[in-house]
Amino acid sequence: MAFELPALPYATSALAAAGMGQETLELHHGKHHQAYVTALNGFVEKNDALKGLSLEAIIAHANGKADLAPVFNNAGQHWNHMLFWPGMSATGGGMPERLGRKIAEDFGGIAPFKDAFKAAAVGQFGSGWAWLVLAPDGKLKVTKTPNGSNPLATGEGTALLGCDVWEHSYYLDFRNRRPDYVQNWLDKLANYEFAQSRMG
Ligand code: MN3
Repeated sequence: MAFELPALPYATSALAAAGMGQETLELHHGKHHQAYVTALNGFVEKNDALKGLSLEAIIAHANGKADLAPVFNNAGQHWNHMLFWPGMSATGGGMPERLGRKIAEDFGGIAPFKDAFKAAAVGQFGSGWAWLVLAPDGKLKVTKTPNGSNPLATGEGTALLGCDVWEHSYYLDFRNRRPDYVQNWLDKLANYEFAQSRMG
C-alpha cells in the first residue's frame, strides 16, 4: 500500500498565535511533506526491493547507499514530518512533570536544555533537524542531523521531539532569523506532553 500524507492534528490556522502561520502550515504540510510522500511512492513503485517494506525498513535499507540517496532522503523526510506535526501544539511550551524531571537530571535544568537544543538547531549548517532523543544509555540528549536524516538512521536513540530547521519551516514567519524561530518553537510550539509520551 502506498504511503499517505497524514492529516494535521490541528487546523492550519491553529498555530498562528504561537508563531507558525497558516500559510507556512499549508505549504509545509500540503506541498513539502506531500512532495516527499509522492516521491517516495514513486521510488517504491519502481524498485521491487522496497515493495512491502515499512517506512522504517526503507530508511534502514537505503541508509548509506549512494544510489539510494533520494530514497533515503524522501523516506527520512516523511518519517521526520510525521514526528514534527504532533510535536507541536497551539498550547505548546508547557513542561509535564516526568519529562521536566528527566531534563533537569540530564541537562541541569530546562534553560540549559533549551540552550543546547537551540545551539544544535542554529548550528546545523544548511537544511536539517534538531532532536531531543532518549539515547541507548538511558540519558536524554540533543542531536542534529542534515537534510532528511534522523536519529533512527544514526542510531542515536529514540526521537522524542524534532524541530525542522529547513527554511520552508520558518521563512514566511521569521525570515532568515532561525534563532528566533527555534526559541519560539521551544517556548510556544513544542508539545512536551507528546515528547513525554514517547519516553515509554
Ligand atoms: Mn519540512
